[in-house]
Amino acid sequence: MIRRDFIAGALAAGGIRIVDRVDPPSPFPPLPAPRQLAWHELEFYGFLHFTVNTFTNREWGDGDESPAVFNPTAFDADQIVGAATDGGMQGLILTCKHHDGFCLWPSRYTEHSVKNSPFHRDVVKEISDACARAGVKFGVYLSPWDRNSSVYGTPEYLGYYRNQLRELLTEYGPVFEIFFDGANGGDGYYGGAYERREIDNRTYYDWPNTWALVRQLQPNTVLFSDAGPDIRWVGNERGIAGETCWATQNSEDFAPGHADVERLNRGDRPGSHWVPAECDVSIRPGWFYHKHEDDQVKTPAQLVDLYYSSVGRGASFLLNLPPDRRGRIHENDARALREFRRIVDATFANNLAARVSADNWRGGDRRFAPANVLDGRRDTYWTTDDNVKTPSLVIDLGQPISFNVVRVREYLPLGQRIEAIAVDTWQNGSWVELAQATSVGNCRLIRTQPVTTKQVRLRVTQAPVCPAVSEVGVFAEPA
Ligand code: FUL
Ligand code: CA
Repeated sequence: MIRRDFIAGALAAGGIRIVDRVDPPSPFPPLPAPRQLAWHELEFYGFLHFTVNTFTNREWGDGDESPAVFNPTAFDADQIVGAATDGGMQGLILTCKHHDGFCLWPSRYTEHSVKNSPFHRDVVKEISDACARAGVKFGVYLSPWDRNSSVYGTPEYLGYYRNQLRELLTEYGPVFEIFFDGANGGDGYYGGAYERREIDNRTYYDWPNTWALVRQLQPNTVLFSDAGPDIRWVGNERGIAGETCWATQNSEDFAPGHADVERLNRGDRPGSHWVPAECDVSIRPGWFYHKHEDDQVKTPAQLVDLYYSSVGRGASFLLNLPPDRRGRIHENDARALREFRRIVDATFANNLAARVSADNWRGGDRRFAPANVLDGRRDTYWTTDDNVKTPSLVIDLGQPISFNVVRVREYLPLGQRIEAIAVDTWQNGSWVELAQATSVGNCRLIRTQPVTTKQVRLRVTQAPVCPAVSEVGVFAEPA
């Protein structure tokens, strides 16, 4: 483990010096790809469900809607994106084409699009440009099931679908995620056939070749489906990851559209691939805007709970904000989201931890020191000697302080190493256990009743290898 190394700084100082250095721990595979690491940092981003359904008051269109119905009266992409960024979202995924087949951009491959609507404008362009102006990422939902297309169900459809994907990936700037939906309902318009078309979604879509096309056009795009390959569905549309939620999955067992919702919800350990979960949920009961749901917008407190049950379990939080018939985010939704963000910001703005110490740190090397968990950087971490798999870290708050949230992040480039942790507080001369948790990964939030103490102890209680922890924080939610 000890290695002799030259330090460049010593050369600059005028001489060659040889110092002992300790190697970092061996990675514990499977490991995240760079595109997945970048995605992990987003944590919270939005969905925009917008199409003919907004105007027909439906959730799933049949595919025979006239493009004439798509006519927002006051469309404003900056207002939509502004509502999202005011809520703290780091990206937005637009339903460029939902199951009804209507395209929000003037695709060359169909007449069923905005180009034949009274609105005429390119919604994909306006939203992606507004995202770029606001500095947030843009993502694409392109429904595989297309109830308008006459060729849906035949091999020809794959060419159509890939042509559309190519348009979206080459004409609208960087795309951070593509959401491949698993829904395949059967009947539809299909160019006037009005019939039921069943496909075998394990084989029909030939996903590996579509994924390869995306890799070729935009290698940094993460691909979502029930089966990954980059991120997986969490198994429900309620925004709730499993209390135990691994970032890994045995991908060979899964096919898009064939969901084992229990396994998707918690992941697999051991798992063959890095495929973390994404929690998609709407701010309203439906995915599309319906006026009758204006007073059923989730409250700020409900949204905060969802943050803890998604981001707080190592997954991401994909919250849908449906534009209304004006082509704006309704005031009620924008207000709830702003208040949600105020609470989250007020909680995490101030890390109450003043100092840390640990019962072991790797080779005594500063690169692996406990203080690395308090520097606000994910690329520095505390780790231990190889044989020390269940170390503990004492967090000094400086004085008795009341808190109710502990946040722990693993250093993901070395894999998901921690299986279980416990948190103690110092009460009247001894440690008292406050909480336990499993599967840490990108972020584990432990939320408890408020407790007052001067010191908090984090114990790693189960890990197959020495842990690598990049950040630890102690926080208090605003009253
Ligand atoms: C589902 C779709 O059927 C819904 O309409 C919505 O788009 C949701 C995100 O995915 O499978
Ligand atoms: Ca750090």
